[in-house]
Amino acid sequence: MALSTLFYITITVFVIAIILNVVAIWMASKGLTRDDNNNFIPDILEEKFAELKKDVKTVSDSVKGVVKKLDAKPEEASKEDNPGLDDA
Ligand SMILES: [Ca+2]
Repeated sequence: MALSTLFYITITVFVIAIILNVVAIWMASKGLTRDDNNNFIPDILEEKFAELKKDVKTVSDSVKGVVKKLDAKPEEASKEDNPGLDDA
């Protein structure tokens, strides 16, 4: 998978997450969702966002690994499989 594709997927995930957050915060402020700690962020969204952050970090670490390989040996790295990216 090309790095630019990963970049666009990451940006898209963040944009969707931001939109969901804005909608969820609005719903929390209207009292439509559970918000036990009263920070206007629905508790279910706080949990989901923590999971998403973990996933993004996994992808980000994979990309960093590939970039490091490309910096070290451009010809070899481009021929290698990058198993870290398939896991993401
Ligand atoms: Ca909350």
